[in-house]
Amino acid sequence: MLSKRIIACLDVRNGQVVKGINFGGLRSAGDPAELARRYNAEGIDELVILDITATIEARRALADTIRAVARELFIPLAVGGGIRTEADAAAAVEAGADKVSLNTAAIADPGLITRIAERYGSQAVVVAIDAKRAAPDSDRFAVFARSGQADAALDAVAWAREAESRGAGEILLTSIDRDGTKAGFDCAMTAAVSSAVSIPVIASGGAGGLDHFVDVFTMGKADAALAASIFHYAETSVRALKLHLRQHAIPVRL
Ligand code: 0VR
Repeated sequence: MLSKRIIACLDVRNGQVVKGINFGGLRSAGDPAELARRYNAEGIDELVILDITATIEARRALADTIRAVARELFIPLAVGGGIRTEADAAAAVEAGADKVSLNTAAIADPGLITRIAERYGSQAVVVAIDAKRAAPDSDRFAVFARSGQADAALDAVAWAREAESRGAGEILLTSIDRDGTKAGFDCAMTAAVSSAVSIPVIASGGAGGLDHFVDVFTMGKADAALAASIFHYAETSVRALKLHLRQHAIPVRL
């Protein structure tokens, strides 16, 4: 079995890392390059920069942030947020991104997935899906665009299948319900999507403790797990997490 990847996410607004709950109430969580340096030293497998400012001015600031972070890393760096066109993807790659994450723009124009995959390869294209349950115990997972603000009228499982068919190399599946809550990943939603596609699924949203990662790799069938809050607030170290996963017979790179 392939090693499971532990991924840290830097949600960036105007060049600063921020963190909120359910995509709201954002507060500062530090400097991107400083956090990247720390996570790299601790043994994180990959890093994601998610630009949640998504304004025109932010586009230039984002390139500076990517360059500053890329200088600290020898691990894969994915960039998302505000990637609307091939030109935006090219600018992120030129600044040092190994992968680009498409969310709202891919929903609006699924052909963008294919065009960027043809230009950089599928391994460089992550389709980010932000979803929440139609009702608390519903097994229908509704896709939202524009940072969780716009109901895309799509089912997350069907949309993940379509993204794969159009050339996506990975799915980044974020539970809006769980984001920032530390209540654990939405394992049922992750398993539903992971069972429907053959490309890797990164689970995201809700990580609050070591066993949440055990759950999402076992019950959730995730290939990778992304977290922000618990790493930014240093509630657990990457190394302690990986040792815990290895003790539960989950393959990780230590
Ligand atoms: P934790 O639950 O803190 O580990 O968060 C993981 C993940 O949900 C976040 O890093 C990120 O995907 C949240 N995303 C967005 C956002 C946060 C604020 C505003 C917008 C967005 O558009 O994805």
